[in-house]
Amino acid sequence: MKEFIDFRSDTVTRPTPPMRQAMFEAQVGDDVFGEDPTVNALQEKVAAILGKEAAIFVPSGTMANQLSIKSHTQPGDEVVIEATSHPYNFEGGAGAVLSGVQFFCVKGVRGILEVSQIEESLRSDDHHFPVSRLICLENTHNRGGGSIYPLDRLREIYGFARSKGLSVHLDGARLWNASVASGTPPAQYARCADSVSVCLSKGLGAPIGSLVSGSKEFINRVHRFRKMFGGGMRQVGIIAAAGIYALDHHFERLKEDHANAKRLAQGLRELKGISINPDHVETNIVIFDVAQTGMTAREIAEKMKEEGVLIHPFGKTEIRMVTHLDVNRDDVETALKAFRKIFKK
Ligand code: TLP
Repeated sequence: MKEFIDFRSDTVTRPTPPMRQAMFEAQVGDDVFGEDPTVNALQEKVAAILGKEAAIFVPSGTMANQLSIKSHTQPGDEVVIEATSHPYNFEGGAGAVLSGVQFFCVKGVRGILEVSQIEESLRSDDHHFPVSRLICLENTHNRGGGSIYPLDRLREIYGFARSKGLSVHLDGARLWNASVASGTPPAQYARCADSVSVCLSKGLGAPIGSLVSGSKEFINRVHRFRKMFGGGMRQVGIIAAAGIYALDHHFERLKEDHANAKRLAQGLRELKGISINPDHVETNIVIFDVAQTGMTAREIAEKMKEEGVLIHPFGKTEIRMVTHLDVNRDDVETALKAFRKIFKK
């Protein structure tokens, strides 16, 4: 099989040999009984990193978000969320199906909301209206191009939420990237939310796994729903070991991915017809518009594939590329060379 250079997502990484070794050596037990020592160690580790009382291991980022929504709400409640966010757009309508909530969508600037927008979206106490219950935020923001929520804004939003008796859930699938890029410890971000979901299988390079963190009481509730959603796993320390390895060895190196994304954006800016502002590339996600090239995103993706490079069309004229553990600076230069070749034709 042809080896492609794969920029479609940071989810495509494969476990490294030492990570596989850690998985091989993992001590395991039945996690539904709470007896897997490696899962327990991972949960404690993530809770400590995030400064929360507890954390629970789940199979995916989608399940982490949906369990959080479920545990914060009652059917019929309204969730205020950014219009291009992951839980609203890319989780199969799960909020409606699994929690019976409806979303109130607010469009942010590259995914980032103002407090005033949230304030305007809240329902008054009138029996015609749904009950505004939860605010969902995303840091970094995927569709926003890996944008980082400014810490002050998060603090402001959380303060406002508390004053209104609302809960806040933070989709931190790529919180690690936000933390490394901004120099802000993950716990500082986590302090601005009641629950935080994090992924080990994106930039950190583990094959599977996410966690939800929050108060002990909240995580107890999540535990019950995890069973209900079919997310209770057994000797899953074999996977949790990859997560522990990833946190210990792949956290700091995220800055390499960010530097590679910057270089990619700078190279793309020099190409005719591509619209991108490299200053907007804050972490490992690069989104650019190709409308002026006269080709669709899909056509360009097909041509790039012929050159051995995989990229992700994000709508008709937008493309997303993500840097990660399995692409290096040479791969970035190879991709730029392929783009130059395509646009010269
Ligand atoms: N995002 C995937 C796709 O679903 C788009 C990707 O390739 O980026 N929150 C955020 C912010 C995410 O980006 C993702 C995955 C998830 C949650 C869901 O994680 P998984 O795929 O583990 O369910």
